[in-house]
Amino acid sequence: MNSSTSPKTAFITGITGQDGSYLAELLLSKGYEVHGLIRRASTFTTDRIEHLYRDPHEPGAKLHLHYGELTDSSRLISLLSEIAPDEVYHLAAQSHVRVSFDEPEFTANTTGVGTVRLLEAIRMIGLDVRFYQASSSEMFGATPPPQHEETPFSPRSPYGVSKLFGYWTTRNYREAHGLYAVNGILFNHESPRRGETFVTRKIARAAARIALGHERHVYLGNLDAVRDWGFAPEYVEGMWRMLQADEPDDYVLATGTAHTVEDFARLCFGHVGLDWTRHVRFDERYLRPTEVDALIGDPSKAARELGWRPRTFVPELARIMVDAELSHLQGPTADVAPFPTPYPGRPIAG
Ligand code: NDP
Ligand code: GDR
Repeated sequence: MNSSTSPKTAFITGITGQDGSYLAELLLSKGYEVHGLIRRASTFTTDRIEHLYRDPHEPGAKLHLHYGELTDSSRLISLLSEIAPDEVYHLAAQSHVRVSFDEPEFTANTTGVGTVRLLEAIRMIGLDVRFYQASSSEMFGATPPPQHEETPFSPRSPYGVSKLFGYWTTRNYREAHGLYAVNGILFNHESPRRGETFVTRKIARAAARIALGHERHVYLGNLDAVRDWGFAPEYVEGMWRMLQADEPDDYVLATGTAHTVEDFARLCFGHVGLDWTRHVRFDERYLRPTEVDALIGDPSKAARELGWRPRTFVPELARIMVDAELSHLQGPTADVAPFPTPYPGRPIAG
């Protein structure tokens, strides 16, 4: 492992997303100065990192946010020159698989070509930096489980194809230009900060709302899909570990366990004393033109070489997510509760 102890500077794209918010928290807790790329929008998009933000005029502010876009190369070049980070975590993407079928060109331009824009900016400036690419188990697509670093790719969506472009681009910059660049091939990881349209959060939220009488039904698509769901705070710690290794390499992070969407619904509704079959309805609009039937990862390389191990598995994950929704709906701090900080005192992967 890299043993340097001097404070480092990190640049995170996608800092307003689920993973970016946990990663920013982790890096700040390690003494990093953190710079994040955010998109200009007509409303605030920084809810997930609000609790980390200090007025930059105050002394000691270590989190800095910068407007920018993955489609804007010149902005990426100027920002990276200005910040000169030690580590770049590239998490920004159009990350929704279903939406990628509606917006394939946009997904390719951001999720795919965005990676080469960032890497090319690093190469052009000549930055001595460590680069993390948020690769995905979706790249395995139709290849049956268990999937690991040597498993052939067979993507089934514009999102998966775009991520595969980012994966090979990252490897190419490592091999052709000698850049310290790694792919974290992460299987699904969830949390109370997960976007509301991903299936775990959608189910956890619905179970809590139905239990409290706010609504009666939730509409879902394919209940038979098998996924390997882990807990997001543990996975961002794995990202950090990848950039501390002596040599750059690619790693799968996963729990190695399998559950269906139906299992997840049963657990969430069961946690609030409800029978899921009474509240889950089918809507074909949530089906994908081509589905990924089963993703189950083999994280043994990350365990062996990085000492990374998952600690939270689906039954506990479902409870954590439903409880967060309940406390958001019931608690006095409704603005804070949906995005709780990681569980104090709880050891994350190690
Ligand atoms: P989210 O969807 O929660 O966050 C995506 C982030 O990317 C947001 O900050 C979003 O900004 C930003 N973003 C999107 N498009 C652009 C753009 N054109 N320019 C700049 N920023 C942009 O994703 P997650 O946190 O769940 O995932 C992080 C990364 O890891 C993604 O690349 C995802 O594809 C990948 N991944 C995720 C897995 C998971 O299970 N969560 C598994 C494997 C890979 P805004 O807030 O403005 O929308
Ligand atoms: P996924 O996550 O596509 O695996 O991509 P998502 O939660 O969207 O879907 C998981 C599975 O659930 C099925 N499903 C539904 N999905 C959604 N979103 N909404 C529904 O109503 C619904 N009903 C059933 C899906 O068909 C699918 O099989 C996530 C993203 O975070 C990617 O960015 C990441 O790369 C991969 O995980 C690993």
